[in-house]
Amino acid sequence: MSATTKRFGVIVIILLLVVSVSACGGSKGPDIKISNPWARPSPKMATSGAAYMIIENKGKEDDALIGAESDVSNNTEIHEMVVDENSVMHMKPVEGQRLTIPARGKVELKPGGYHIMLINLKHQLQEGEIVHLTLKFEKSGEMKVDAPVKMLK
Ligand SMILES: [Cu+2]
Repeated sequence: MSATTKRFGVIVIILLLVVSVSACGGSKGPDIKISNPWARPSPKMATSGAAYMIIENKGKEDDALIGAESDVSNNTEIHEMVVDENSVMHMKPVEGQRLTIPARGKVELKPGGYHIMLINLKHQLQEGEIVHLTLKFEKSGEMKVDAPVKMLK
């Protein structure tokens, strides 16, 4: 084998290594995983409901939840709970409808905290049904989640 062929061979091997490493993926960008989605049953006359879940980012880059849609409500907003100057808890839309999901971190949407507000319900949410949600992330795009309606344990 000539020196040139040998060098060519080495270059090919290096190229193959580079390609296979980048094909493994997961080394760049956010990596969003959603777990334990659920929605609360809505009281009879209620016009809105709420959905919860854990959003985890296993990637090396931040992402952000920037919106949501559901099949049971005409409108959907990202809400948070805040305590005002009179120590009264209120909920309000998250600033700019942008909830950061930090790299290698997680954000839990739960009663008393962040939640997906289902505004102008098309029908009463009853235990056993499934709310179909589409979550929109800044970098990861749209993700579909099925949230069963159940009571908080
Ligand atoms: Cu709310």
